Amino acid sequence: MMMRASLAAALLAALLPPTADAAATGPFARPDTQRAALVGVQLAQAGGRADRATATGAPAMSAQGASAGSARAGDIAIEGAWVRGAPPGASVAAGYLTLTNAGEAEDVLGGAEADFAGRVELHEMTMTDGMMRMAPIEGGVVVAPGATVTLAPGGNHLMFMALERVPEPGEAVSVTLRFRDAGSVKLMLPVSAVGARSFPQ
Ligand SMILES: [Cu+2]
Repeated sequence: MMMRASLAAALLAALLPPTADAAATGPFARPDTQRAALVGVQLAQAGGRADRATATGAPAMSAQGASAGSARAGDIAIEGAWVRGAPPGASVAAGYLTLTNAGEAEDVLGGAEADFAGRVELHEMTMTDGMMRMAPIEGGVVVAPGATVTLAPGGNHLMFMALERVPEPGEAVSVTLRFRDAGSVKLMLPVSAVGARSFPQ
């Protein structure tokens, strides 16, 4: 653990520009410092949790591939994951991501957990009586071999419910995704501005 932590610290020092220390602890000012700070979050997690090394450690070890919102679970690549900032007092928040299946068998995103939410559901938007409503996706999100599936504003999404804490714009929150075959993977999702339609904005 000590060795991993110091390795992570060394990598962090190598990756971050000299000014990033201040940016990592204060409000994010620029996209590049935000990215650097998020890399720091991932490295800290890789160093502190050896059992999650495959979730966040591998991408974090490569400066090129290091970014919050990305992870890999078996043949499934998770990219561009983010949580939409919600107003203070909100009871729900939405999350979005892109899944790509590089394998030769179908897999299914069956669920998720987050420590800031009492529960997480997978939702789809349906048109009922001329009204857009959201409902749980029966059977989870299927990712066919070679397919890319995107959960995006206006469509399918992760629904963080019974919020114990409202995700704040500029922070990154830890979310665990559960795949039927690839298993569980934990990753950090950056939080956008309240009501954002995309991330980064
Ligand atoms: Cu929903």
